Amino acid sequence: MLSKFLKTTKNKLQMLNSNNKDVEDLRIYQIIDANLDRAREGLRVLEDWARFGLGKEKYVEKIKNFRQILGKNHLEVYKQSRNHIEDKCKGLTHQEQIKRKTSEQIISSNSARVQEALRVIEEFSRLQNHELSKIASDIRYEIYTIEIDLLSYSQCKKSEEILKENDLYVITDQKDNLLEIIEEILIAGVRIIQHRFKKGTDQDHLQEAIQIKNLCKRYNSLFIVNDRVDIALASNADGIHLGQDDLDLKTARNLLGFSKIIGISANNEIDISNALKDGCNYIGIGPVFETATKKNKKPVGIEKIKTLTKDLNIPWFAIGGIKANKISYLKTNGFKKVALVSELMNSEDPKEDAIMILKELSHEN
Ligand code: TZP
Ligand code: MG
Repeated sequence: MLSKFLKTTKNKLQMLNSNNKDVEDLRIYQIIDANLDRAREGLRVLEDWARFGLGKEKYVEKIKNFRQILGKNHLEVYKQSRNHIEDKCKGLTHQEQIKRKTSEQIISSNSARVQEALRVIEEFSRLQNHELSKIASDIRYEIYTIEIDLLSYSQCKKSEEILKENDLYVITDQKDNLLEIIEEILIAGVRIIQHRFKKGTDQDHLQEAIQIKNLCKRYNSLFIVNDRVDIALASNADGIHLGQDDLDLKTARNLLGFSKIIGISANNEIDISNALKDGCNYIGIGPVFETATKKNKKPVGIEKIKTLTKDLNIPWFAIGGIKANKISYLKTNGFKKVALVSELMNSEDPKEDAIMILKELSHEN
């Protein structure tokens, strides 16, 4: 009876009160215990996003390993210290925790949770458990990088979803009323715009790019820059489109990082297989037909494109000479996605035409 009584939290604390050093150790153990739990929970959230949200095995393995290391170092003394001192703050929730919604916010807040918890462990275990302190510090630094990587991949994933879900890709031409045309097209429901700017100064190029980017943002649409990685970076575009004579994909990826999508123009087996190997996010294939927009390019033709795209499992857009009245024919040949320049840039009513083309593309065939 008496021994049972002595085991109660209060009495343990009374016993320990006789020795201030023990009480302090107990408090420190409790802090370490709570923060090991926090860090491991946060890591589990990041791990599950890397696994189910992004399918990034490399990150799953890395994060799992951190969880296991922390698990091994979650000593019994830390666990035993739990409950010995009443935690008056249990269950307190901050407003920000309730507001969280997007996957990016979840990644950021959980990365911060892990970083903060590890910092606390690092500080409080420095004297009694130097090894754990060092482990906490090492993992904390790695999490700073992992957070950025997971956020980048998440942004790219979002753009890839837009590419997958949308069948009409509109490329701009140089027009006095370009912004009005683009807005009409966006209102019609087009969600992918590429800025193609061949004549003019870099300053004009960038200025127009920023204006289109802002429009696209308003309509939750992808903004892709043609040819120029520098303009893509400076206008904070969602991605870049590169031809075979532009900067190579690997260099562009190094400059842009993993948050941006990279599209490649390719019209033969070798270029397509290289683009896939180097991790492009979509391919533009053409010209399907003759086109005044690229006069010197020989059409690839429908049959050849069918062969080239037979096993392609990333989004691809047929381009070149495509008009509204050719879409149903293209669809019967299995072409689901198209990219257009002149058909909408030279249209009398870009909004109505875009609506009509979107409807054509969405018809089951
Ligand atoms: N790449 C291959 S064909 C082409 C490009 C940029 C031009 C397509 O323009 P249009 O006016 O849609 O034929
Ligand atoms: Mg180009």
